[in-house]
Amino acid sequence: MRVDVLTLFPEAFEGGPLDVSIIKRAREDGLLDLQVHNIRDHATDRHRSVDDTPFGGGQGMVMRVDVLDRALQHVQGQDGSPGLVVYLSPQGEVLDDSLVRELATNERLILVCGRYEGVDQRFVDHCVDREVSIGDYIVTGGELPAMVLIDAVARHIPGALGDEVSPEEESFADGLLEHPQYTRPAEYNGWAVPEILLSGHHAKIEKWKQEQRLERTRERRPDLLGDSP
Ligand code: 4GX
Repeated sequence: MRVDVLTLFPEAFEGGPLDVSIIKRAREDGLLDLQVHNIRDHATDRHRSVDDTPFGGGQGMVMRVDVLDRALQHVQGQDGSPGLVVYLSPQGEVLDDSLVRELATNERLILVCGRYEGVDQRFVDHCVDREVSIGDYIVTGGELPAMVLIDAVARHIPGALGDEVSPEEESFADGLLEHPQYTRPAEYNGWAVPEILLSGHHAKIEKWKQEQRLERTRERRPDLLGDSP
């Protein structure tokens, strides 16, 4: 899978969470081809400006449609497929497990990171396929949301998690939270591990884990069960 990122801060993607662990290995193995591009390279005026004041007045600056469109055309021209163009914004549909899986079916994604007060709406209307939010809170730019999306999607590339693990076996695949986990020592500071886990009784342990998952989900995320909180 190829993922292109359009950003004013390409350095935010260097030596960060996409350069360690599972995602680092997926990139080294050629499963994920991540290409980061600086939107400012496509500014044309003397000051290389990428933003301007909003028509109609208001706070802050808006990213220019002409600069963004040139950057996108340039990047789309680098590969056979135009890719699915995703704009990260709090106005988008909220990212969840099913959207992650859907995005992961694309051979190419192009992620656009906005700064300031956002991008000119004409860019969204004419160039963007999906507007996606990572949740109902505001971060400073689209870079962290893009990294969250890339990490979550890359885990679904066949082979990315290694042979042992499958994303199907993890939380949310069946709509439940995970059961609690414990390791040695069996007792620490008088804090004991639930006895059932030390019993060696495989069937009872599996039953306990499933009960824990249901109980936690009911307690913490009743919305996942279709219940009101
Ligand atoms: N999930 N942000 C985008 C720029 C912006 C401002 C106004 C549209 C309108 C975010 C999120 C997020 C901050 C990224 C504002 N875009 N992105 N940026 N939550 O908070 O994706």
